Amino acid sequence: MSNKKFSRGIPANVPSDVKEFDKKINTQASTSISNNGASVFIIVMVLVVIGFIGFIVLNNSGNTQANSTPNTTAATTVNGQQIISMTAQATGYTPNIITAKANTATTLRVDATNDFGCTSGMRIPSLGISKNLSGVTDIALGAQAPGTTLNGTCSMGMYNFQIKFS
Ligand SMILES: [Cu+2]
Repeated sequence: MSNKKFSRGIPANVPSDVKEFDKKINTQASTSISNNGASVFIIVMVLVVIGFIGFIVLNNSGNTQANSTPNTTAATTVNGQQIISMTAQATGYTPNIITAKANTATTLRVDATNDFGCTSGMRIPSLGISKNLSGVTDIALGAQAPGTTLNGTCSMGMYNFQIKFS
């Protein structure tokens, strides 16, 4: 008796067609709830996939930077002119740590012949240098004081190089 009374609030003496209608409504409601459940599941899966792809992309860019291992070279001097020869490729600058003589007119000679990456946009902020490289480009660095370190980057700041003068 009390069971029937509280079951969806429909008294036991309601005509059967009303009960049928109520049953139908309830069936539709539960169907639409399970559809919502499926939509939520799909949305969650899409977010998981996007997150996973994002993680791989970020992880890869981190690895790329870690893989451009320090490659140290000394600048060469020809007829009192100091030349730093560097190669720019999609994977970074080689060498990326350069020791050079202070108080000597210096040219940074960058070969970007095979560079199809963002390293073709080179910046040395402390000298106000911003170059779009193609082929071989000479960049005048002037004569730097002892203890000066010039920090260079690609246009996006992903790849770096340092020129240390002493
Ligand atoms: Cu970059």
